[in-house]
Amino acid sequence: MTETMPILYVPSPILRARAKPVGPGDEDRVRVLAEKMLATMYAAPGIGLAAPQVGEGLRVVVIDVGPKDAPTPLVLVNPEVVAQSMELATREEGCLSLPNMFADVTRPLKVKVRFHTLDGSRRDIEGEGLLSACLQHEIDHLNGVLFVDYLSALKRNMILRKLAKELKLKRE
Ligand code: GNR
Ligand code: NI
Repeated sequence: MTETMPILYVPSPILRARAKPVGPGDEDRVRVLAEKMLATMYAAPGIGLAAPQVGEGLRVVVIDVGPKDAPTPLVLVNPEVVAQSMELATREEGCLSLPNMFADVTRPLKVKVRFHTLDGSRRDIEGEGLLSACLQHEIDHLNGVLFVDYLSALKRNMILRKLAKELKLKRE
């Protein structure tokens, strides 16, 4: 089994930085990284993980919104939203970098995401529902954006204060 990586929590500055595009020559490093990210995501468990969450400032995302008994891992290199619906949808989100914190987030219902595979070919994926929310959530991570940024300042600060308190308790 592949080793997992430690997940960074808010307020790590890496989570607020803009990740760098994967370039030519990064292939080997990204292949290894993606495998470790998938192992980390499944172990957490989560349905998505972005490289900055494991301390790598690269535009790499892994996702699996499939059922547990039929894993469908997806690795997205340099993903970008190229189209989105006007229609919005609200669903409860969580984040491995804000453990045990959940809130309703409103986003475009459907998105089309363009990305490169590990082999360097270009693909489009269209998502709705959970896949759409997850794609948007992970691409946000590459831009230093967290789901709490969509909440009112009141709700955001409540979550951030509660998290700080719980992570501090855990340390002691
Ligand atoms: O595991 C996760 N669940 C989730 C639920 C709703 C919307 C987005 C997500 S992503 C999250 C894992 C994570 O933090 N990815 O960055
Ligand atoms: Ni997240």
